This record gives sequence, structure tokens and C-alpha cells, in this order.
Amino acid sequence: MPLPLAQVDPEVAAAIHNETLRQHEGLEMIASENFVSEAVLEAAGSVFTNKYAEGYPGRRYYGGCEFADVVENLARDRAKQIFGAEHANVQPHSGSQANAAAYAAIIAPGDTILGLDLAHGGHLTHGHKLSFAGRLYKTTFYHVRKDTETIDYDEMEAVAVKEQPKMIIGGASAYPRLWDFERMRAIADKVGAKYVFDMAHIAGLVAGGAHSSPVPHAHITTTTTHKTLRGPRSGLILSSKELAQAIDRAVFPGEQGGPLVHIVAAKAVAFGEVMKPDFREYAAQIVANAKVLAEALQAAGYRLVSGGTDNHLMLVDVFEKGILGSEAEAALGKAGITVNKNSIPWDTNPPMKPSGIRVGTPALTTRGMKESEMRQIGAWIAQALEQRGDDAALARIRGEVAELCEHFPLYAWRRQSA
Ligand code: DSN
Repeated sequence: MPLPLAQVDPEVAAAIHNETLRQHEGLEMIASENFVSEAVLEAAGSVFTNKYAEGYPGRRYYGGCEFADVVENLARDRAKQIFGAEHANVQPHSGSQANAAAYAAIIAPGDTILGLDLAHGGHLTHGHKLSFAGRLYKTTFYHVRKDTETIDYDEMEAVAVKEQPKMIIGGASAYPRLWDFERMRAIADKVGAKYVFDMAHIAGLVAGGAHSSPVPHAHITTTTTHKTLRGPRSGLILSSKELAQAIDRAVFPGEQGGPLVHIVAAKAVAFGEVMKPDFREYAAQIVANAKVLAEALQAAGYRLVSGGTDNHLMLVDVFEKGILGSEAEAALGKAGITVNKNSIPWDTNPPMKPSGIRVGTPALTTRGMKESEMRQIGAWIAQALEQRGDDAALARIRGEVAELCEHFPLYAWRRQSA
């Protein structure tokens, strides 16, 4: 009989148990997080963690890869089918590594790239000076407009014409509106740049038909697999056949060694779930929930960046009410509601004490929560922010939150068996 973790390593077992309870008892509203199924967890925790499989299916540098080939082929085929792509590389360990490989496949160090400024919702790997992208490439940026707080495509075009980037990247970590993929592709074509779209945040919405797809427009589309797509923590690259070889080489041996076969297996399982009809309902419900939550927060007097949301997240300008994003994050945490502090465009406050919070609905939608729960949660968020200095009031909300969560159980047997 295998020894259970609790006997082998009680400290780690206790931390896992406590994290299981934390995830069950609170409202997870970090826009980039989600809850995978038991099936995905099982694959991620499988014996494939023991296997080296450098190379690709049918062309490995190690023996004994016949079953690794099975799961990698399943993951690749399912990803291609879901997104209508000619080629999929399922080996990137993360979104950042997917981006690094995508760039390496099409541009050279020293080339100019154009991405959304991190301070306006972009991602570190889209050109921030502390990321590999900022060190390897010459970086230029576009922003959101000051009046509408939506992407300024005119500025993007002007910067592209002036700077002549070799690559333009779209996608964001904190942008609540739809993207104009056609316009971006036209700008890229005008200056002879490659167009990469990082759909990490919205991949599940794209897969479920709740957001249009960048895949037909971008030369390369990258994504993480653990956000709205609801798979294990990992990355994915999609492209035409034409770029397949360059991308595969850029991932391995370009930047990674052996793939994480257990995670590739978990990706295959998650993609299989995405292909089921109920995933479309899930994606639509994420967006419906976000709209209702946004309305509830606006009704409580909060200003939302860009005036609302079209996707799974919203940026709340709490500083307009004299609250720092860091204070809001801490108060909501005491009330059992997990969000992250976030800069808002044109922020006058520093990143660790910014003016906003980012709030998302993917994880709660996975638990089965719908519009009526969103209205209640909007009211709790407003109350908690109002009473942020009152620990007793925050504890009372936390109790109500826990009661709601009991009606939407998460990982029930894991909570009991730990
Ligand atoms: N850290 C991710 C997010 O929270 O959006 C981006 O990679």
C-alpha cells in the first residue's frame, strides 16, 4: 500500500489541505485563476511526471515514449480542433515560455517589438524592461485612450509606422474590452510586421464562442491553459503549418528540455472538456456574470475602467473613493473575497499601492454561481470596501461568504479525505 502524503510529509499535506479549504470557503475572483476538474487534477498528478520525452511524438530522444506520444498527440489534435489552427505546440511550460518561443521563431535579438504597455493592462513579456522581452528586443508600446480607456489603435498605427517593428503583439492581463484583431493585422501588414496575439486571459471565451477568435488573423497565437481555458498551469502555441517547424524548434531545443508530460496529459484532458457542449454555456455564463457584477458595482457607486466589461474581468477604480487598491485587496481578503490590486491606466499611484482592483468571474462560474450570486457578491464587495477598517464587519461578511460557498461545493472528497 502506498503511504499517504499525510504520513510521509504532514507539513506539506497540511498545507495542501488548508489550501483546499481556502479555495472552497472563499470567493476566488482573481481574473486569471480557475478550478480544474478532478480528471485534470488526476492527469496532472499522474506517473507521467516520471517520464523524459525530449523531442516530439514519433521523434523522441528517449525510449519508452509510446504513451507520452499518445497524450501529446491527443493534446495537439484537440487544441487544433478547438481553435481551428493548423499547428499546435503543447510543450511550453507556461505562457511566458510560449511567448518567448513564439518571438524566437519569427524575430531576432535586437529587433523592435510593439506591445501594450504593462501600466495600461499589458503583460511583462510583451516588452517590459525587466522581462526577457525587454532585454532581448527593442521595445515600443501602445496604450489605451485617455477618454475611453480602450485600445488606441490610431496610436498603435502611428508608433508602428514610426518605429517599424518586426512584431506587433496584442493581448492583455487587465483589459475588460474586446480586441479588434482585423485592425491589428492590417497595421502589422502595413509595416511588414508579424502579428502575435497572446489570448491567455480570453482563450476559454474564444474556445466557447463568447469572444471572437484571433487565430484566423494572427501569424501566431499564444495562450496559457489555466485561466478561462480551465486546464493545468501551462502554455500553448498555435500557428499555420508554415511556422510549425520554427516554433517547434524554438520550444525544443530552443528554450526547454523535456516537456512536462503529466501536464501535457492534463492539457489533453482539459481540451477534451472544452470540446464538450457545456463548455459553450460556461463561457457565455462567465461573460453574463461579469456584466451583472459590473452593474452591481456601478450601482454601488464604483467607477469601472472603460465604463464596464465585455469579457470575464473588470477593473474597479477604488481610488476615486479614496481607497488604495492594496487596501481594497486586504479588506476583501478579510471578507473572504480574493482579488488583486491592479494599476489602472494613467495611474497616479505606484504599482504596489495602485488605484484599482481587478475582479474576474471565471472561477466562480466554474462553481456554478450565476447572476443572483453576482448581485449578492457585488453588494458584499461594496460593503467590505465601505467598512474596510471594521474587522468585525469584515468577519461577518466572511461568514456569509462561507455560507454561500457551502452551496457550491468544490473538491468535496479532497476536503474530507485530507
Ligand atoms: N499573472 C497573470 C495574470 O494574473 O493575469 C498574467 O500572466
